[in-house]
Amino acid sequence: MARIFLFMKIRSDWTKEEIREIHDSPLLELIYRAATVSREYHTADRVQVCSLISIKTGGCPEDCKYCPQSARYRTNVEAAPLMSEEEIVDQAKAAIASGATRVCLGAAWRSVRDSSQFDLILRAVRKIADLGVEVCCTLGMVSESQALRLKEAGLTAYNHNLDTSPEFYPSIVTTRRYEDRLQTLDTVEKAGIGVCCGGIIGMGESLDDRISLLHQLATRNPHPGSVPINLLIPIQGTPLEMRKKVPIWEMVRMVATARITMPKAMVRLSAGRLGRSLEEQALYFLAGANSIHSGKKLLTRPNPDYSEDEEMFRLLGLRAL
Ligand code: SAM
Ligand code: DTB
Ligand code: SF4
Repeated sequence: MARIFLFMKIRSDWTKEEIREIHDSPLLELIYRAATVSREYHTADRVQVCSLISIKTGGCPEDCKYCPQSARYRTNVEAAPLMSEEEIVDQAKAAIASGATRVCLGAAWRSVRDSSQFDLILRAVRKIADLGVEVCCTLGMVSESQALRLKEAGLTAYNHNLDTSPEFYPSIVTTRRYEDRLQTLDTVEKAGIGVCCGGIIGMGESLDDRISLLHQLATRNPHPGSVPINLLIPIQGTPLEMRKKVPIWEMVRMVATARITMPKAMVRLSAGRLGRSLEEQALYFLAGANSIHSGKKLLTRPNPDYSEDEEMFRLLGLRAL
């Protein structure tokens, strides 16, 4: 069966049944197949190191049930206004000095507004891009003209996650629609900016929901250039605070299926790596993950620091991209 996939061409016509068949295939066969695709389309020992900077934290009007930054839940996040341009660029420089080659700026906004704040972000994006690294932003919904301005400032990619299936989405977010998310993705793509889009597992979704999310992503033409896969970090005070830890094998299946269905995408391990063993993370890399968020903080939550990840790379024979 693996051979069918060895020289597989890039497809955007996947059916849910095909994706489900891959996802549910015997585990070691699945990992082998994903590892084969990694070796065809990527340099298998190279892992991209990305850094996150929360440039505006908390106080968000949206009701995403997983999020510590929603103003609707009482979480232990301290809201902070937009950082100064200098602070953003300084933090980016520090991340680059620690080995990051992609810097992602995140703001707890529902959408971007044309304002001096947006102008400040555009200036910061340009300065970070001039340092020779990839720059990504995740600022909520954007209009066509805003996307074009981000492109012009040198933005590499825009992160906007679908998070889960269209079916399960209304149980997780009610303040915007799945179609709004898709619309923003189209807007970003049309402006010539790379699309970074993935989701979260462990929110109480069914396997069908995970397949449906992968189906949404893998039937986009072109596929997203990067696909972050987040393990839910249950946040005290949010409606999902009691969710159980996702078993390792479920994450392996998710990563491997993303790798096989979207061969060229960077499949990124995002939230939820902290506390996962090196053995476990080694399997994620074997199953096709080729990017991580590194650094002691994600947006608001702790994460493995660069030095820990460097040690992991050394142990596993991986190299930073
Ligand atoms: N406000 C913007 C938006 O929602 O598009 C950008 C920032 S938002 C925090 C970026 C992504 O972080 C979300 O789409 C979600 O996938 C992820 N995220 C937030 N809280 C999380 C949590 N507790 N566990 C895992 N992932 C989380
Ligand atoms: C993504 O998919 N995950 C990152 C990034 N894109 C913006 C964010 C993870 C946030 C985890 C929770 C926190 O730190 O607040
Ligand atoms: Fe706001 Fe983004 Fe968090 Fe939703 S995920 S509450 S939009 S910061």
